[in-house]
Parts: sequence; C-alpha cells; structure tokens
Amino acid sequence: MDKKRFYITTPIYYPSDKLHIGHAYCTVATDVMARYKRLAGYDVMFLTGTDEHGQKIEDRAREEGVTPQQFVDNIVTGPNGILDLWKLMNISYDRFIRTTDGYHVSAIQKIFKKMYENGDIYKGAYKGKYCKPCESFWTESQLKDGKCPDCGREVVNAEEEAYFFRASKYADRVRELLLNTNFLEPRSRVNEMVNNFIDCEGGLQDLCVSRTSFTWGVPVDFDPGHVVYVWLDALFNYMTALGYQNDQYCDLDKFWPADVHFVGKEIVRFHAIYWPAFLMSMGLPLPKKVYGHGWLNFNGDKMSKSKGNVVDPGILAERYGVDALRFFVLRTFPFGSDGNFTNELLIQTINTDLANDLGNMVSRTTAMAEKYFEGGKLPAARQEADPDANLQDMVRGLRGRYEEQMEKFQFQNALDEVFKTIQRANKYIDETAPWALAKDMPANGARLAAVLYNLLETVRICTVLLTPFMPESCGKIFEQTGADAGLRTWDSAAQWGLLPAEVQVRKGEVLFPRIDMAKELEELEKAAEEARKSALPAVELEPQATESVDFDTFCKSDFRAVKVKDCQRVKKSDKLLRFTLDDGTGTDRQILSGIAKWYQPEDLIGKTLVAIVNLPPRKMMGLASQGMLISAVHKEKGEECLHLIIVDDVIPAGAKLC
Ligand code: ME8
Repeated sequence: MDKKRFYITTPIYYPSDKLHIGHAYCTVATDVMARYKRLAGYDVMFLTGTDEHGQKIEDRAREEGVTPQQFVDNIVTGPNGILDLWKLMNISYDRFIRTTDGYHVSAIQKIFKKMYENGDIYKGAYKGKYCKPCESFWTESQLKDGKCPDCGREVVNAEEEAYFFRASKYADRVRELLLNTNFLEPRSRVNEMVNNFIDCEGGLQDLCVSRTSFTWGVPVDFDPGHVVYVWLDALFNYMTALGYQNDQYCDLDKFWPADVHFVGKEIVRFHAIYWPAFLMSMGLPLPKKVYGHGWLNFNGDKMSKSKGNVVDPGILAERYGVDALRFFVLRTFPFGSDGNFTNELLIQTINTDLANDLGNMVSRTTAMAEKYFEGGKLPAARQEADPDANLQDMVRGLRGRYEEQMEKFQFQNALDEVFKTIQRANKYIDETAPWALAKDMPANGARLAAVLYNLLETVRICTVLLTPFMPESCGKIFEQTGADAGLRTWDSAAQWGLLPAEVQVRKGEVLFPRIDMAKELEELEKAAEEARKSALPAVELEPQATESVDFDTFCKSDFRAVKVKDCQRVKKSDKLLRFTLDDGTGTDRQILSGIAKWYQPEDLIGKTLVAIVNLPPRKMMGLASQGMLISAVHKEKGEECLHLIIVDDVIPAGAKLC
C-alpha cells in the first residue's frame, strides 16, 4: 500500500541579510513537523528555499558593488550562508528552491502569460506607496503613521505602468474559503484578513503584479521592461518546486495540494488572500492549510538590524548546542502567538527542562543501573509494586496526547505532555528510593530491577517523542539506555514493555550541562555589544549644514597656521591639553583644546596646526584660551574620532588661511 503523504513548506527567505532566530524559528518548527510525520510513517516532502528577486536585493547588491546574482549567491551558498545555517541547525529539508533557478524562472513566465491570456492580468498604471523590505504595495490609507503597516518601516512613492491581477474577481470565493473552512489557522487571524483586506472600504483591490523601475526579477517575456512582482514569483515556488510548468521535477501529482504552509504573521495576507486567488485563476487545487505563526521579539522589542538586537542562531547553537536551541524555541513560545526571546529564558529553559528534568532522569537511571547491577545489565526477575502502575498508565497514554497536540501544531503543548511525564518519572525515583533498596541486596534485586526497568521504558517512550525536536541528543539517549533501532519507532512509542528484560545500560556523557546563569548572561551581553558595534556604520559623518553663511561673515573668521612650541596636560582634567603656540606675532598664544583622549602632548610639539585666532578669549579650568584649534571629526563604529589638521612645515607660523 502507498504510504500516506505530507507536504509542508517554510516561507522562502529573502537573502538580503544573515538570517536571525526569527527565521530559524519557523524553519525549526517545519523541520520538527516533517520529522514527526516521517516518524509516524508518512512520505514527507519538506520544501524550503530563498526568494531572490526584487528591488531590495537589487539595492543591497548595488550598495555592496556586486551583481545581484553574486550578492544572493554569497548569502545563500557562501560561508556562514543560509545553507550552512540549515546544516548547522540540522534542518532535514527534502528540497531547496532558489527563485533564480532557471526552471522556476521559465515556469513563472508561463504562469504570468496564462493569467494574462485568461484575462486575470491586465495592464494599467500604479500610483501609491511601496515598502521595499516587505516588497509590498500600499495605499495612503493603509499606512500606519505614514509607515508600512506590516513592518513599520519607511515606504517610498511608486508610480509606474504596471500589470494588475484581478484579485477583486475572487474576493467572494476567498472570503468563503477563509470564513467557512479551516484553510487559515489560527482562526484568530481570519477576521483580521477578511475585515482589513476583503470587506474593507473599496473591497479587495486588484494587485499590482509587475514592476518597471528596476530589472532584478523574472522578465515578462511578452513585454520587455516589466519584471514579475516578487510575490507572484515567490508564491508559486510551492508548486514549481514540485514540477509545475517545468520538467525539473515530477512530484506534483504526489504532493500537491500542500498539507500546510507555515508562514509568519505578516505574510499571512499574501498566503491567505492572493495565493488562493492566483490558484483559483489558474484552476489549480488550493493548499489544505496556511498556518500563521507569531514573531519572536528580543527583550520586548522587534528584532532589527538597525537596532543591533538581532539574535544570531549560529552563535547560540554553537554555545548551547543545536538541540537545546531547537527545543527552546518550540518549548517556550506558543506557535501561533508572539514570543519574547530573552537570554535568561533560554538559559532557564535549558537548566530546568533539559539539565534538571530530562538530563537528570537519564543520568540517574543509567548511573543507578550501572551501580547496582553488574555491567549495567538488569536481571530478568522483576517485582512490580503500587507506584509503578501510576507511572506506566501515564506513559502508555502519552503518545496519543502528544499526537493530538502535534496535529494541531501545538508544539509547546506536545512537549508539555512529555515533560509532565518526565517530571512524574523523577518523582517516581524519589518515591521508590532505589538507593535505599540497594542497601539490601540481593533481597531487593527483583524490586530494584522493576523500578529501573520502569524508568528505562519511560525514558525510551519520551525519547521517541522528543526525537523530532532533538534528533542528535535523542540518539545518544537511546544508546545509553539500550533501546535499539526497533525500539525507537512510532509504533513502539505506544507500547509499554518492549525493552528486553535483561536490558543493557551504558552511562554516557552528560547530555545537557547546567549553565551558570550570571556568568553566561555577562558573556552574552559582551557578545551582543560587539555585534551591536559591528552593525553600526563604519564611518558616520555629521550632516552638512543646511543654513548658508554669507561670504563677508565667513571672511571675518581669521584662520592662521600656528606652530606648537609646547604642549602639556592640564592638571585635574582628563580632556584638556594646553598649547603654547607661535602665531607669528612674536608673542606666544595659549590655546586649550579638549583632545587629550586622542593625542599624547609630546607628539604634537613642533607640528604646524590650524587655529581660529579671533574668537573672544575664554577660561577653562582657570586658564585662558585664546582661540580654537581646528580638527576633523567623525564617528567610526559609533566611536568619536578626531584628527587635528596638521599642515606642511613649509607654511610659516602666522600665515593666514583663506
Ligand atoms: O517574507 N520571528 O521573507 P523574509 C518570527 N520572502 N518569524 C520571523 C521573524 C521573527 N522575528 N522575522 C521574520 C519573506 N520572520 C518572503 C516570503 S514565501 C512565498 C515568501 C519570518 O525573509 C517571517 O514572518 O522576510 C516570514 O514568515 C519568514 O521569516 C521569512 O521572512
């Protein structure tokens, strides 16, 4: 019999910058779902990829002085690029699509033409606002405080000849789909979509689906100068990656319609309104479900490069282990809502759930088996007692409870079921007190064997169910607790008592070492500070004055070359240097300058500098300053930098500068 099939996708990511923990969140969730379905016996297709066209990419490439293709190649396949990140995070995708792949590009051209030919795409003119980071069109009234309502960033004016998709024609069918089916989940997102975009003033607007103001996109082959709007190009990836309108793949019959598209909340609009409308226009079956997950914020703030608070999943995975990070994001935040990422929460979760609960259960069980039984091998004779049934009942029903939550994408609840069982098992250790039983051996041997066997079975079943979340660590737990491949399966997780009676245990490395919270937070803060600094612009200049100064006023300023005869630090001031200068008048001039941070006094003696000499004298630290030395100032990585203007020695002291 054919296996049941499951097709799941992540959004395809814009390779405009390094990906952060928010992107990894969705990809990890998709990976966990894909692994869970494979475990449960499904033939799975897990698709991810990159969305490589659009104005934002073209602009970023120009900034870096490379071609758009070189730019995206570097972010996708270059060192520490997206492919490297998914490898590090143990993401088991089956297919990776890049929208610059030739087969996808030609498929999009065919799709665009078909929609044009069937009358759903027509030519018009666009005038409105455009958000480059989101690649989204907006009308003035849709903006929030003049900014993009999705991401809150600046929008720009866009006015150009363009093709439009007749979305309005599909408004009723899309409304019906959203309101009367389970197409969009969580259900809480449905009303927002219907009220804001379909039943709003003016109804569902036709969508602008081509651009002429830049070239980095799929060319409209029958109208040179137009490129296909990046969202039409991107959404069809879910089908071209299976072979729709191309010969690269032939999995369409097998996997379309998709079972679920996981997407972040701000792109639900494209997936729940325009995507079904495009498919309706092409007469294609709709995906079964779109699930809009929440955002991960950082310390209560939206993560953004400009704020310098972007959390790098690569750094965290290297520090705490990939599995701990994968586990943390799904254990801590309900998938449908926003979550607030903090370092404290991450460390606390690792310490509580992984080191204390899971780690302890495994290490206590294996350590006791090794200590109390020769070579860690349990004897076959076992004597059950009262508390055993209680634990066993809980474990027997665990797979069902877990499955119910996983089917609803409630990862947090599914993990909660497993961890309640682990906590019960740790309590069972305290109730049965194996160390007390071990005091009277061999008399208590059969009872002690029963206790340890019950624990090992609990560990085994919990570990099967944790495998999609933490594949590598679970493999190690199975090794330690004597569960071979046949006992790591989905079926085996519903059956108690499958471990052989004389199971062989091997205590291994500590799986999740406890983390010293205070020390770790300090180090993370240091690393974040470094990251913030490196995110700052390399050189920051003062904006140029907008107010003009008339020539006569300017000429009143008397700039002179001055030679440093002496230079000393001013006592009790860490800022001021006191200069004794030859200004060509024959009388020494004293100037105080707040530049001690940048110069050693002795290095300046003999140099010729520039001073303005007709400022009124002023006192600093009780000393008179007769003028001001001229320097160049700017910021580098947020740090103030200053350079005195030092001129050629051939210029005599006192020469006027004009
Ligand atoms: O939107 N927390 O790409 P993208 C959780 N190319 N999720 C987050 C997040 C955060 N802090 N920040 C971003 C695109 N995401 C399009 C998709 S699909 C046909 C085209 C999520 O790289 C975001 O919600 O800007 C989205 O689902 C995904 O990362 C990709 O974002």
